[in-house]
Amino acid sequence: MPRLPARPFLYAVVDTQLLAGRPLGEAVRALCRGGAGLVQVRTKSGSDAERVRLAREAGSAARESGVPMIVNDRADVARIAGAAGVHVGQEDLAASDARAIVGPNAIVGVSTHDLAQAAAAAAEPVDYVAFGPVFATRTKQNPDPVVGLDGLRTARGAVDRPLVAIGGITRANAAEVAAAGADGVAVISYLLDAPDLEAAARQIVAALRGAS
Ligand code: 3NM
Repeated sequence: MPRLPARPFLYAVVDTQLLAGRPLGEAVRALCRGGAGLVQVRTKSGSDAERVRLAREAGSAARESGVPMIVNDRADVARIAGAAGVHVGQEDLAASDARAIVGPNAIVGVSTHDLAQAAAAAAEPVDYVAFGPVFATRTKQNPDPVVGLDGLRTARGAVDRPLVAIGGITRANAAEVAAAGADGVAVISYLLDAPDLEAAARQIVAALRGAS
């Protein structure tokens, strides 16, 4: 049964549009070598069959390292690909319905962008609540307003589940994000913009350890 890693953990979100020619499986392996405790495959385009193929590729790479691999948005794809779990947004299936598809032992996470959403998500059958964007991000189209470190601290007080911070997280700010109460940091561009994915992951993990 997949479990969340011990806090503070790096949640590497692999946006398949940002791979810049790198094979997905190799990218996932490098991030796991660098210390990612959780990996997500984020696919915002392509056919359903392609999503399943990518989820299988990412999942088998992550499994080699014993790291749970989560599928973004789609509980059906997560289940078909045998993923460790699914991450749903506010526009996707409700967490309880996603849970019905992936089963009681899978990891279910949900994106939230304000205090009301975070508190509501924490009352659902979820394994973690993601909250953001903590800082400005250029990775997400039409991002919600920045919540900031103060918003994150407030959410920490309202959410009695593992809390994952997302949005604009880098080596430079990961420690203060963990200190503000995040159990994990979800990171896209700091990792995928780097020429060496393993080194970039290691930098974030080191910053997080410094904070704990
Ligand atoms: N979700 P980066 S912010 C996918 O606020 C995503 O829920 C967000 O990418 C949210 O690490 C975001 O490059 C983008 O800023 C995170």
